[in-house]
Amino acid sequence: MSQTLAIIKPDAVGANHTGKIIDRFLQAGFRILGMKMVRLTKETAGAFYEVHKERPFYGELVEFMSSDRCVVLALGKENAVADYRQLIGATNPAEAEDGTVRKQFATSIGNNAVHGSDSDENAAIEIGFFFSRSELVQTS
Ligand code: 3AN
Repeated sequence: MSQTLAIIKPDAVGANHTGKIIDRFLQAGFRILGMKMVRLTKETAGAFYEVHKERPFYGELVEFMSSDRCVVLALGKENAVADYRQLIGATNPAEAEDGTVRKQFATSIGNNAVHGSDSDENAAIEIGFFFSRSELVQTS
């Protein structure tokens, strides 16, 4: 089983979509290995999105991610990264396929409801950013 980090972002948490989105993860066969609600500081959001520091939307992204609560999940499944990205759909909801989480819940490219890791390597880094070992269900 491989792993991915999921974040239900402030727009979706604020709109009370948390339960519906978690249900989408479970129905798609993901197992919850860790889960917490956090209110990110600007510093923490900035550190998490450090790779995007030079992008024009970085400031807006950090403001948004620290604007309200996020629900952060470590998810497990075979082929977790690719399957999760297929489930959530394109970054821009206007390009997201029907039936994807972003098509249903995202309102713009910035307020796009959920985050997902883009590789196994980044999944391990991102899960480590939010969870200590004792906060994760052991799978082996
Ligand atoms: P994804 O979340 O689909 O992996 P990334 O890693 O390219 O997408 O972008 C990280 C986050 O930055 C996105 N989830 C989105 O919230 C934000 N973002 C990406 N592109 C833009 C943009 N052009 N304008 C505003 N926000 C953006």
